[in-house]
Amino acid sequence: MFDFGELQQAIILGKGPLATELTQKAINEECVPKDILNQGLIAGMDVVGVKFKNGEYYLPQVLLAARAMKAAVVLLHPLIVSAGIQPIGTLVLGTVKGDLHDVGKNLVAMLFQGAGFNVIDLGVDVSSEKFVEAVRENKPDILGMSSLLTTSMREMQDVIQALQEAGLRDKVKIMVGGAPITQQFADKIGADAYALEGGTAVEMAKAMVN
Ligand code: B1M
Repeated sequence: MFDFGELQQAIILGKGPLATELTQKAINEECVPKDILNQGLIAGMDVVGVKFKNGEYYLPQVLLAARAMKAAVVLLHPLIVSAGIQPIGTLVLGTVKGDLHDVGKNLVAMLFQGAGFNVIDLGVDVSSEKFVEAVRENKPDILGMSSLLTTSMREMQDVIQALQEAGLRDKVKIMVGGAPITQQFADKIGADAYALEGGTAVEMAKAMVN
């Protein structure tokens, strides 16, 4: 049976080649991609977060872990994203201004693609102007914003305000997520939905487009 603890360790130690090798092994052993993500990669990254918070890890170690995770996720991508499906909706997605974290945002994008959404990923450090422009141009069903920093999460409110000023707020549903975001915060800024993790985000989005 595949040892998810070993994969977690590869992420925790930032060993990219080992993380990809073990991910491939898990795929070969027919583990469910969602389990590889949740029980291996994300569980490892959670430990990295705790170590960083406790001062046991510094930025270079966190960066190595993030790189290892990204490399491993590449292998899961084709398994999660099914090809040739008619889009069930469009999602414009980005990490808000001032925030460069994209591991979670990329996972969310991948899960939405896998569920049959057309995903327009604006990347990281996305300004409210850019979000507004993307909504105007692409007319998405959902605008998704991700934030990992308490200092950048307030940007979400600015984006909603900018959409209001552009007369676009009622044309799109807004979903927010990321580690510091809560349902209470989402309600406060007037977002339509908050999801703790990618899987829930997809389920909520499907209900929204139906
Ligand atoms: Co940063 N960082 N970091 N970091 N980093 C955190 C977020 C932190 C909590 C670490 C800590 O102190 N424990 C802390 C924030 C504290 C705070 O604001 N309260 C922190 C800090 C302080 C910083 C810097 C300021 C450090 C510094 O420079 N002194 C700096 C900021 C840079 C910037 O953005 N301007 C910084 C930098 C970095 C790296 C570049 C080294 C690297 C990012 C690499 C990258 O993303 N390309 C990094 C990393 C890796 C982390 C931690 C360790 C891991 C984040 C991650 O990838 N998690 C993180 C600690 C932690 O979160 N445990 C930390 C795995 C990922 C799968 O989870 O992103 O939460 P997550 O996404 C989940 C859900 O949140 C949700 O679904 C995803 C999948 O299930 N979700 C959504 C996310 N977006 C969603 C959107 C949705 C719905 C759900 O709808 C649209």
